Amino acid sequence: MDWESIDTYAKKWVKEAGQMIRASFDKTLNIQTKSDPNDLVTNIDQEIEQFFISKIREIFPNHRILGEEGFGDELTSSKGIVWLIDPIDGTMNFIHQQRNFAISLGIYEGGVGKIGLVYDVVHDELYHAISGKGAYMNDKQLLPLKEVGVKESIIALNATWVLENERIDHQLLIPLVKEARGTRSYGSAALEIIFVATGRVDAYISLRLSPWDFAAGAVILEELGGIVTNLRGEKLDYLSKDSLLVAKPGLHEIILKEYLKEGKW
Ligand code: 2AM
Ligand code: CA
Repeated sequence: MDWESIDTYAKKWVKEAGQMIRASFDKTLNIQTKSDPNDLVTNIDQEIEQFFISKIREIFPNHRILGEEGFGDELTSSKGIVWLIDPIDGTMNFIHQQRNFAISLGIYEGGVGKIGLVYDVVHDELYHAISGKGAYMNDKQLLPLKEVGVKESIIALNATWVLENERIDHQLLIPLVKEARGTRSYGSAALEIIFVATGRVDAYISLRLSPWDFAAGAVILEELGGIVTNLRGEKLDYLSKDSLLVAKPGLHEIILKEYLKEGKW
């Protein structure tokens, strides 16, 4: 498979989509809710997903597509080449802030990550990796990650998971929050994984994500030695929703063994 050629198309389309999103800032958004009043989607999320799908279908008709807004295929297996697309990861930020969101595009073969693209549209920063060939921000190569302990770490997580919630005994995460140097929450899983890849934070924890949220970031992070699993320490299957623990090497094992071992997820 000529991954370089697929990567060239994917990057071109991501840049074009970014331009379309920037142009939308001056227009009125059509905002609707999905599963609950805070689960938002706009006409731009839908238009961008449809843009990618029409391009992929034209050039790579045998590839399959899993997109957040549901215009792609219904996948029951990870056979063949699959594009996992989140046209806007961080839709609430897109609507409220016009920043802190990204396009997330992962390309997998047989369930194995081959290409990851996360485009911070507002900063014009394209994070990208082809598996085995290094990870980059625009033309700048990213450096392998170094080990770090909990006391020197910044952990990205949403405050929801330290309040009573239906997914996790919230008491479990309190010691981690207390012992870490600091916590942050950015509201875009793809960017939060990228922040681990660039060392801006040291770990990211979420209890509920979809494959299109983490597929692209995982390829980039693993290229730098970062570890990507669910909160039970298992590999992700890229077809199902799951919890997520991404972290620098060393820190991942410490969080899993010392802080999450009592967990029921
Ligand atoms: P989204 O903006 O594409 O919906 C916010 O903490 C992060 O979690 C974002 O990456 C957001 O992606 C994702 N997210 C929000 N609600 C979600 C849900 N119901 N299922 C899966 N992921 C969700
Ligand atoms: Ca989205």
